[in-house]
Amino acid sequence: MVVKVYGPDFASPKRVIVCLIEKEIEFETVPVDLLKGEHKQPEFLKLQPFGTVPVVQDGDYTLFESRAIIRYYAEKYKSQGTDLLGKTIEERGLVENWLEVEAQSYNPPIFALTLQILFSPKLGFPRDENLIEESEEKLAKVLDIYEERLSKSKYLAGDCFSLADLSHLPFTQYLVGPMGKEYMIKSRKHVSAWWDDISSRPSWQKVLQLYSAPV
Ligand SMILES: N[C@@H](CCC(=O)N[C@@H](CS)C(=O)NCC(=O)O)C(=O)O
Repeated sequence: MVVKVYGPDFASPKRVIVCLIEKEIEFETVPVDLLKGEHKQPEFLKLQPFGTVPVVQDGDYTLFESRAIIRYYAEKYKSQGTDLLGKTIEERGLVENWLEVEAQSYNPPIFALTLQILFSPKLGFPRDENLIEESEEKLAKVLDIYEERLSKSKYLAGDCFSLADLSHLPFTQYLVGPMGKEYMIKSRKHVSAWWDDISSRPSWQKVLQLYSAPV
């Protein structure tokens, strides 16, 4: 059964797609135009009652929440493609640790920056300069902690690339690209080397080549 991924042009679905590519899982994509409100239509809400992308359909099995989806596929196909969960339970614990850091500490400020800087013109609301400043400060503090962590290990959860690193790809790509804030990464030596490494993986390069960004 080919996995169907909804909303491939947006960042959170790209988190899922890069994982499927790393795991060598066949998939197809279904476009959902958020800028036209397609994610709030009754048909879509039957699949994802909160009206956000991604959703995946795998036969008659449906999942949403990008990090739940990547955990599911990394576990289900543990021995296929790249191992993204670690070899021991202790390694797995560290992957979960840093995956949660991404979700709870990294994502909120970078998501706010994305919405304010990239999407506000398209969605028709004014930029909140205070929120932008505050979010950049919060993100900088998180990146300082990453700098320290990455001075001790090559990847966030240890010596191997894992879901914890992968989960950072889509929104950090916005940060260094269209948001014009590459300096936040480049000014931190170890974060910069980590970003160059993870963003040059063939899986991520393929995502960028296949799916254009909506803004
Ligand atoms: N926690 C969710 C967040 C999903 C999310 O916010 N997706 C954005 C696109 S990147 C979206 O659908 N936004 C539309 C909206 O919130 O109305 C996940 O990781 O799947």
